[in-house]
Amino acid sequence: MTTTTKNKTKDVAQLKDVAQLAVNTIRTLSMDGVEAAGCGHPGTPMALAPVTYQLWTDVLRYDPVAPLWPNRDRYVLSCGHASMLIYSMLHLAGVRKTESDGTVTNQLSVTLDDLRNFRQWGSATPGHPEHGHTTGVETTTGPLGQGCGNSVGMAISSKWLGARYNKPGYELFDFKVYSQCSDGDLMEGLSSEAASLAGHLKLSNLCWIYDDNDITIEGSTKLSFSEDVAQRFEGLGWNVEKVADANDLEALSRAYRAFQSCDEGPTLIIVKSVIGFGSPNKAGTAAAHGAAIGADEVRRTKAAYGWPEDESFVVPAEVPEYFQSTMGRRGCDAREAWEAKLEKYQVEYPELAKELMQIQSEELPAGWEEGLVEFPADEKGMATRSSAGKALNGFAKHIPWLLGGSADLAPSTNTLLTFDGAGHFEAGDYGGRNMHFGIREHAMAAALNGMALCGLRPYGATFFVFSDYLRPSMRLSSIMGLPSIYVFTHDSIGVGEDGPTHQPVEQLAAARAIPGLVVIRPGDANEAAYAWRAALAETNRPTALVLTRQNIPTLDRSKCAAAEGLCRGGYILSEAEGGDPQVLLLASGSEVSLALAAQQQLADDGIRARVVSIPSFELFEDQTEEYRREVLPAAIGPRVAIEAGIRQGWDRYLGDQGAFVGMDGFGLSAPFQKIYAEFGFTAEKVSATAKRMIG
Ligand SMILES: Cc1ncc(C[n+]2csc(CCOP(=O)(O)OP(=O)(O)O)c2C)c(N)n1
Ligand SMILES: [Mg+2]
Repeated sequence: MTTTTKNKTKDVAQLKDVAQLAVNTIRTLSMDGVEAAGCGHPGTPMALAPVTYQLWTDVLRYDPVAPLWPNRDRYVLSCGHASMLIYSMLHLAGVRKTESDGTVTNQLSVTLDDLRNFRQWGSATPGHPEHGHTTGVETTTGPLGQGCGNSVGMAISSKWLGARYNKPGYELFDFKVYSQCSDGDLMEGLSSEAASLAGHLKLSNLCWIYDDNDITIEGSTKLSFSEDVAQRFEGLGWNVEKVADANDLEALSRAYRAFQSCDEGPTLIIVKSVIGFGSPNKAGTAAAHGAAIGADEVRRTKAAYGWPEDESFVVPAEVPEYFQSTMGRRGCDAREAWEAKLEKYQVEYPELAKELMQIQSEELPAGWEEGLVEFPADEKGMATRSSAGKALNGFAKHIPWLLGGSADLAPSTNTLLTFDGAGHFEAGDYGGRNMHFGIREHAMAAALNGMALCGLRPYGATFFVFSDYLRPSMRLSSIMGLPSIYVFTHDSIGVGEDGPTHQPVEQLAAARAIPGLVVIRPGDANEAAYAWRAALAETNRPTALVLTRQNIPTLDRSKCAAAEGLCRGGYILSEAEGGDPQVLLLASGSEVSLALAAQQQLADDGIRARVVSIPSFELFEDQTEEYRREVLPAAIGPRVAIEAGIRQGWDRYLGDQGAFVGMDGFGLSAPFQKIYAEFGFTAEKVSATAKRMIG
């Protein structure tokens, strides 16, 4: 044996030692965290420690001291219940905490104390990983399947950013996206939708690492999961790799390399693991899934790892050092080279470089508001889906990174970008801005979140009634404070002939029930234009635009207040003439013109009514109390709200003397004029109700 070979053998042996040390550190930190909290999920981090260790030290391009570097690889823990895994990793890798403005601090994102305080008030280690709360957590996970869906949006972003901003010699965007997922993730419909989309789009920068441990909460996966996952993913156009033992670091390394060298499509790495690995009595059983394994079992397990049995939160100095000398060094080199490139790029492509800066700082290009389209008064009018579509196109010309699409409904939702150069986002041709999500509402919404997390301004459209299909992701947009934009058309019984399955009734109340989601139902074409403006101005809240299928009048703004009032959520659209109002008529969307007609009828009968357009409860609640009182004076008790949905939510504006003209059951199939009349959406009914309120 030559000296060189001898040395090499020694190096490998040392490497194996430090690897084992690191893997066991991840395992024991995770166990200790759960044990200290008295709750949590220890078994999966114990099993996946080597899988994640190998990924981070050997593969992931990530600089722990620059956790927001735009071209970093994204790591997503879709099985968020295994949160102690990511927290242990963030701690050991030395990922720095950032301020809310993005400034990197000298503090660790996750300190040893945070690990000790897993799941406790004020710690950086909540039960499930929360983006925005803990630096390094790229997306909020826990609801199974969501991380997988987000990862598709992130991979889309990498491809789109690369297509738009990369230039010869300037490979600015080529980041890869890794998502670890569990049986539950892959059983969920969402991940199937997302995988189908990713396969179709040939997102070769996307890698899911499936923890095939045969265990879920109820016990063996034999109870409910018998499909051939590999075959399924092959059918979806994925490259499938298999690792027979989660502890086999070399096999893992080979699988990661196989992913990196595959440019045909996304990769699924199926890793066989044993949940609760090392625990003499709980390994391989559901008992290791969701509860602390107990002090005695922890001791026995540590003994099995060759770890000090009575010590907890042990971090051997070699471990963070090793992360630093592998991932840290690699990430830092890559980031510095990237920054040097960006400096030259700024000189050569100043306009594009400026856009990148704006994307990073969540700004829109100067003058974007000039894209506001104005609509002339028109009694016949147009559907707000049409006016909003024109408004979207007006703004999109000014905002290159505003992109999106629909769940196969673009001709109905009017969300296609039709101007020159808008293009289509397709497999192999990733520069276009019109996305085609297919009939996959849930994956669409989860992808929007992934895109928003990468700085893009994404929108996704479908019929309002199908907002129910994507609601879990919309809720997460809000939890994460992402400005994802949802375009919902066909917003009421006004859908007409398609009948009750397609007529939203409770969806407005349900959307308004999501804290932080700005719901806007504009009352005419000009309000629709401002609705888009309001949505685009948001930086840390999602917006749902709720739009009609049917034509509604474009109001004559010389006779009523300016549509800009929409930005305040509620405004006096038309004041009572000849004295203080006796009654307030409140309405949103298609019912605003009905309120105006009722106001006229009441005036003919000598009754003074004020019409208040309330397109958005949330924007209205943002206003000062003084403003809100001005619009809805406490002294005016008689009020009628008109909305083609259920009453829930309106009571806050109606008070004791208020009445509601709306729906209290499902609609039916008929021409919309007939349905509106039959369900009482008539000026006669509104004015009669108002008279009753006045008494
Ligand atoms: C959408 C959703 N449904 C249910 C749950 C509750 N839950 C948490 S983990 C889990 C399944 C656990 O099995 P698996 O995904 O295989 O994870 P493992 O125990 O193997 O880590 C369930 C049902 C959830 N988090 N999200
Ligand atoms: Mg499992």
